[in-house]
Amino acid sequence: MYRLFHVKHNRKVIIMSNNYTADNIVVLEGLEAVRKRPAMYIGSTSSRGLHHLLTEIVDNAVDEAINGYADAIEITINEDNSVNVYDNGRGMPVDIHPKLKIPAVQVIFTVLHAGGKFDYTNYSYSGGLHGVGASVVNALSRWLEVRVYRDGKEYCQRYESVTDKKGNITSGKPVTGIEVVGNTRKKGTMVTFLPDDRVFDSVKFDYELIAKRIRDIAYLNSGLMIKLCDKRGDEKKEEEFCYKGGLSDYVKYINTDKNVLFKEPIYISGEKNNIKVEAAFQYNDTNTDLVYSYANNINTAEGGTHETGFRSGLTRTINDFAYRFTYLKDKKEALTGSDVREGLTAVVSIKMRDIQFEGQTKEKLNNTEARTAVEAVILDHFTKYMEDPQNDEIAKKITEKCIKTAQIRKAISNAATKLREGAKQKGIENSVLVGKLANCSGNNKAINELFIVEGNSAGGTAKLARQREFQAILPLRGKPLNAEKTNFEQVMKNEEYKTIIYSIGTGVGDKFDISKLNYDKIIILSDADQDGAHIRAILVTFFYRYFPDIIREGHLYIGLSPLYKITKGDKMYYAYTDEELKMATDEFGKNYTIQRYKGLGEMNPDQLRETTLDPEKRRMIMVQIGDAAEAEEKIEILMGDKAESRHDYITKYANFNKRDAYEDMI
Ligand code: 28F
Repeated sequence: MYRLFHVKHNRKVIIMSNNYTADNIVVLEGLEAVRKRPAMYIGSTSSRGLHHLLTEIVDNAVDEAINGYADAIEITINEDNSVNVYDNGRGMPVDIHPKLKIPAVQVIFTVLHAGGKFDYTNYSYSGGLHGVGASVVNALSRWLEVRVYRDGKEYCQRYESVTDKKGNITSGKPVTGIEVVGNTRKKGTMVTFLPDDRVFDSVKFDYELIAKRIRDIAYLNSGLMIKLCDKRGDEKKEEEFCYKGGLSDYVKYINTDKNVLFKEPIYISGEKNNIKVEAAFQYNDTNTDLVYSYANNINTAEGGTHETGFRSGLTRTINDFAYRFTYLKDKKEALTGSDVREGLTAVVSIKMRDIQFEGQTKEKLNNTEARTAVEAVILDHFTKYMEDPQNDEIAKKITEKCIKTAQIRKAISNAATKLREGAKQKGIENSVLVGKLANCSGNNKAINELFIVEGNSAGGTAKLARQREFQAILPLRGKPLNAEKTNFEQVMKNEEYKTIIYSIGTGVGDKFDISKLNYDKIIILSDADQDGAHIRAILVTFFYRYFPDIIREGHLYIGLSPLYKITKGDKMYYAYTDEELKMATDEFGKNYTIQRYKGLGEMNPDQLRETTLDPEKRRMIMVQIGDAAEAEEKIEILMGDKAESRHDYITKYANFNKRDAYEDMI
């Protein structure tokens, strides 16, 4: 016997069974709560929130695939900006819910589930739980239509968020019953919805953003075919994502045009304590490691226990192997985690029940059982791989690479110690440093800025133009040395770099301590010509190789100086790009003069301050390591000799002043 208590403001509490244990109570809420505070359910009503609606529905389709019932998903962005998602799975249940007396599909779309899928769930793995459920999508849509293809019939139900006479909006209200609209041999579920422009700042879907997420999902579920079509405007587009090679293909994609240590990524797949573990990894010749991790297809950008397990499994396997085959002799030579991860590209994906997230963006996995499971699977399978005679050559390459990395690490740390010892003895602060660095007088690290300026003349002008309270100037003589780690001895001997290392104050190598950073911003100033861009690239590479955290924490900037000065009468405008020049000359009409700045040195102190140093007026690009793979490619642009692509790249980003415009910068 069940009793249904009607409590105020349309919350229904159903006692699911006679013994009233709390966990049997499914709290069912109406959708009003969602429209009142959308950000509580989807994070924000910006573009990210809008796309969250789509990923929620896609995740439900992917859940059907993970559980083995669907192998194809189609996503279409329609002309009217509505979007539909179809999966060829079993089709949502349409039978009347035993307790709520309404069709199951209507429950799914009109009742806010307290804890994701409920009662007769047969879901063993579900990313959807991470999300907020399909009902939130319905609540935040102008309308939503679901079609179910099952048992030879096509069912359809439509919901609308309607405004009544008094102007109140009823969210996601069924405007039809669940109707049989035809016979079909098709199977699966099709959901179409139009996000509500009364909720979202913009309802325009971003094709590239969706494509990136879809590509990830296809890599994570090998063999799953996902089709994405854009029917809007003139740029009609259609792409199919299907990767038989799953995670291995993903690693290959990340390592596109990289020098890799061995061709085929190592692929591991196993299960432990009901946790499915999959990983693929490969080494390239860069200094960074890139580990992407996922839990039930959700990108755990902040890592978590599964990633920790992967790292320890990897480190233990390589150390055990190195000792067992006497590459290493005594214990103190043990390889560190960072020794075995240099140049590593890896994708780790686990699937398990009731995943828990933490971290401010809820993108960190904290199930402890995931750490032990991943570590065990990696240790077991990777050891077998390394000891398999047919992989002898690769096992040797990996081990030797990690040992060499350890040797470089030790050498850098010795060189850094010598540098510091040497400094104390020779009082280097008084000679090289002072000669070059015009430090700022204030010592507030939170606002102090260090300008690394190309060329002595510009350096001189900058010293006059700066606000000495918080702006330090370090002039650089000509092109600095190429900063690849392999010639770190030269780097550590190079006066220019030594001065930079002292000026920033963090130390280098395993002595690096970001809390000792003397400046909040390190701003690279070089001419907007070939050489300038090349010097910029070399310096960015130097920081990327030796001080990646300075970049990661957002302290490194590229300062931009104007390319032209346009004057007409007493009016004057600085153009930082050719487009701005055109805008200005259109604006001025005629009788204007244009001065082309070849380099920083041509400006007088006032002009340099006004256009390039003054925090109120200057323009800068924050250097960020977004996707390290892209970063590598972008360094290639900055470092490479394809000058025009370098120039285009830099000017393309020249006029961003807002922080969020720095997306996908290196
Ligand atoms: C376009 C989005 O949402 N596909 C889905 C299914 C299949 C079942 C199901 C979904 C009630 C509440 C458990 C069918 N037959 N694509 C989708 N396909 N939901 S959502 O069941 C939902 C149950 O949670 C399904 C037998 N069991 C489950």
